[in-house]
Amino acid sequence: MTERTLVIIKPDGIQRHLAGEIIGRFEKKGFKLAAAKFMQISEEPVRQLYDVHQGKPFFEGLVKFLSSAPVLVMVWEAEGVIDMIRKMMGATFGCDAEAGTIRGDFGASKGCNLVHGSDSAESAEKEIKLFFRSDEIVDYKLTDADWLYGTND
Ligand code: IDP
Ligand code: MG
Repeated sequence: MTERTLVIIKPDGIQRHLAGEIIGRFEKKGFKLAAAKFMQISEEPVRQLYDVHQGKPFFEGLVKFLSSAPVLVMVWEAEGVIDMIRKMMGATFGCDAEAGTIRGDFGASKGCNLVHGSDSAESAEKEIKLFFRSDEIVDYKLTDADWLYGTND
């Protein structure tokens, strides 16, 4: 089943000129970009995005970090995209993440880990709604979809 996931290139990813690199990985994998906004997020939506972490020692720092500078918020679409993007992001901390993953290749920090990706279908639905109206998500067909996903799987 086709899924959508919310991806955010965090302030460190933008400031470190890694947006193109990160988007390029998702493009080359064959995912479809369905929506994008370059913006500085205010604290309130960040608190909602990370509400499961409310009360944890890193929470206030995380809210300050995510709202401190511009980010690129995107919706990516494909069958199984939620789990695939989590794998491509790597483990939460750059110091733990495997080489070959975004966090493993480009960072060593715990908090400044470049990218956010929804961790489940439920999270994706909630998170996409925080940043996009339904008419801001673009419905179209990739012309190479048959070559990317095959007709013989
Ligand atoms: P995830 O982004 O891999 O899903 P979560 O555990 O959901 O990781 O944490 C959300 C975000 O909070 C992380 O991406 C990271 O930026 C930040 N974070 C999590 N744990 C710590 C910590 O121990 N120190 C500093 N920042 C943290
Ligand atoms: Mg998480």
